[in-house]
Amino acid sequence: TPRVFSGIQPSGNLTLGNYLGALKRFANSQNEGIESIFCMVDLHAITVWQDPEKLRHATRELAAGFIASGLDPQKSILFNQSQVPEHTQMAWVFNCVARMGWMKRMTQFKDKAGKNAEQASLGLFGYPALMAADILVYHATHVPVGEDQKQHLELTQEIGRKFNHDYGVAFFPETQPVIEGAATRVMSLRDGTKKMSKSDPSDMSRINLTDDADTIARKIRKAKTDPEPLPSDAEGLEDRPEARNLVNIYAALSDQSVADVMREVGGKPFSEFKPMLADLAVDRIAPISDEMARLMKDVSEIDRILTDGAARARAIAHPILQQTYQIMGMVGAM
Ligand code: AQP
Repeated sequence: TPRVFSGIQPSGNLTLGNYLGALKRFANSQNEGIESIFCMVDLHAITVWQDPEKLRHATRELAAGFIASGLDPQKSILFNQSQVPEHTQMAWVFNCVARMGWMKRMTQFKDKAGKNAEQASLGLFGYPALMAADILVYHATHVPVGEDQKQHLELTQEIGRKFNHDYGVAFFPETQPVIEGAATRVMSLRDGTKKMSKSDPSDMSRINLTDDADTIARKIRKAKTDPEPLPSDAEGLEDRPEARNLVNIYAALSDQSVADVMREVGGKPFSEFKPMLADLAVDRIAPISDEMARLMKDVSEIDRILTDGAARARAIAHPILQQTYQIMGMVGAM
């Protein structure tokens, strides 16, 4: 049976990239009646130092972001990773299954650790094993994510397969990434070759889901572009990363294909296209940020949802972890 899992780090402001690459699509599976589990991955966030007060706030605000984007906490399971200990227990098992060489190939570690890998935390290096545990401790089959998570999902498959092979079982299912839509990789507004990211030092590089209408409009007006007007069709966007990014965002926000968008806006100068994009972005994001602000007024409601979600998540994860231990020969399991 299909089961969906996905997670987001409470490591700062939610961006338009998180929304279009992940959040916006999360409600789909829930509405199709597929069991769907969504997680604030606070244990991933602490692979780089987090201010405790900010982490607390970001976790609750992320929960509000999930709900404001259409997630129904009755239908789906919504919880905080640290409250379900089976994630870290399964991660230890996977630390012993995954190979150093596999982890060393992970481009996200190289990007995040930079030149100073010796100073990165051990947790940052082991991040993908915890991510595999997040998914496989639920026997999840589908993982809606942005393009940047593709390599981690392939590693998750490799870990599951190696476990099955090493113990001669067909225990962990094949897990598929679900990467779809016009904006699977939203780029920075300042540099069309860099991913839009919560942790980018420049706030002008991203649109936050908590930005007000004026801020959104200003960021789009100032977004880097080349001097040419938009090309007449999608092919013309190929060597123009900034133009392509803005068109992709427009397509994703308006639920159209890039080809349809180009029929509408092809040939227009940015002075005309940017205000259209700003209006659309404000129109789509304002209701989400209003709902997030409303939910954040009384965090006891969010905390109650997360406590309930953790209990429901544990009810699934606990028996799967115990079966894993039993397969491995640990005494006392079950
Ligand atoms: N720019 C993006 N375009 C499309 N999808 C994106 N996602 C993130 N950025 C983009 C998707 O959002 C989900 C959650 O990501 P995450 O918070 O777990 O970690 P991340 O990918 O590392 O996101 P950030 O914003 O870059 O955070 P920091 O800077 O803290 O590392 C994932 O599904 C991801 O694909």
